[in-house]
Amino acid sequence: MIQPPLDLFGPEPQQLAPHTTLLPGFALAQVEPLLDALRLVLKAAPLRHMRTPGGLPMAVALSNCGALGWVSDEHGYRYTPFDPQSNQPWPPLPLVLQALAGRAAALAGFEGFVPDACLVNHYRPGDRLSLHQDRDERDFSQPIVSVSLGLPAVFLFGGLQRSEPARRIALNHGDVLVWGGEDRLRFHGVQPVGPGVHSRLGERRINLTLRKAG
Ligand code: MD6
Ligand code: FE
Repeated sequence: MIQPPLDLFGPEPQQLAPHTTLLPGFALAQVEPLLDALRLVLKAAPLRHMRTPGGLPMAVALSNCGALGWVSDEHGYRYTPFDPQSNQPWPPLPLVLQALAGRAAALAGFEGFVPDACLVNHYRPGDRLSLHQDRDERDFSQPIVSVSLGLPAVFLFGGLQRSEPARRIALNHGDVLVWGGEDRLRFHGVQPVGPGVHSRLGERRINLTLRKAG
């Protein structure tokens, strides 16, 4: 009898744009070690609602690990080697996360990606992230690797101008998105997370973005 192919490795990578690859479920096999590592990170550097330079608290709660962490306050946005809340270095980037990001980047055509910063974004149902570009990193030739956990979200994947229409991309638990090259400065955001309870993470979505910031 002919058997259908065994889909051990999940769905195929999807090329969303010339230098943007969605790897559905790529992080699934590592979720438990990843969450163990994340627990330690957030113990050392708790999630907090940073303020925009205009003084408004962001809906998304944020923390960092790695040599550099992204912060926002009345002075603006920047990467810093110290957590301003504790005056301590950010917790180290967990090896499981660095290795996952390196493998995902290589699959997407970016060999030798070594991140030095990882932003942790924490969403509750209703939280959104407005359209933005990631341009605080030094070298735009380096990609960004994004890992989604918990509740699903609709990612808005726009163009190089804010006014360009954005595509809606579903990001589910375990999905990894890699983008760089000419797509690196695309505007993007996250629609309000819908209500729901994820079987592993409950009423939350966590997104990890790994970057080479310095
Ligand atoms: C999020 N992600 O998915 C927010 N930025 O919650 C981002 O802002 C992002 O996924 C740069 C590259 C990939 C991303
Ligand atoms: Fe971003």
